[in-house]
Amino acid sequence: MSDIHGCYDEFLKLLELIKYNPANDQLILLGDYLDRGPRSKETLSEVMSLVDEGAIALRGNHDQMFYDWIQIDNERNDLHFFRNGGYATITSYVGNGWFKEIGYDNDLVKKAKRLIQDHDQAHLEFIEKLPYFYENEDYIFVHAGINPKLKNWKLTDEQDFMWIRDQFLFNDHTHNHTIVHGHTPNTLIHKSNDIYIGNNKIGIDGSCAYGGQLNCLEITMDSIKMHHVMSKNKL
Ligand SMILES: [Mn+2]
Repeated sequence: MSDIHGCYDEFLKLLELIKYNPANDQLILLGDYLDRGPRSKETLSEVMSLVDEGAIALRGNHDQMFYDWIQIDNERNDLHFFRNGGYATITSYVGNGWFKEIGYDNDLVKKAKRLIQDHDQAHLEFIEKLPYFYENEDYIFVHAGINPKLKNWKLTDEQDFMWIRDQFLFNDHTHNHTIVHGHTPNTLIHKSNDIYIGNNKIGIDGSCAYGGQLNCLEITMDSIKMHHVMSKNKL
């Protein structure tokens, strides 16, 4: 699964739908747990519990943006985070009544940072340790993609693992692995929120936080199955 973006209810519903059982299944989450959707904090807490039970969670650009926003005081950066779905993340951590008026308030944003640092250090430490990719014999799992020009894809720039789009999406790669990724909404790849299966690439971002769907790609010994739940987020 990928790009949950605070869609906590859909996340739980999808885990139920696929009858996820940590004793038999390897759950792999491709990042972007936070921002845009209504329940970022609960989503990240759930991801942390799932990792304790054996799930693998990777690092997305939004997870990194939240982490950087907390660590670095920079007004331009703060405003950028706030506008790119961060508003929903901040209120999920400090409460819906935090911002009394609609709009950016530098002082309240800074205070929210300190509050989150004081109360949710475990979340920040969790994000700090998230890996950029996971590979097995047949697949590479990554948030955004790899640099397709490199012979050794593991040398892909850390920013590219989290952010790459066109260069990865519109160029074939030469590796034997199939690359499973999120990050770019599937509507931009094949005009549908359904899972996209391409040339050794599988895109699974169904734009749940934009009113689409949350996808799960299930890989078994001899087949691939697709599951999804529809978003509750009507925009
Ligand atoms: Mn992303």
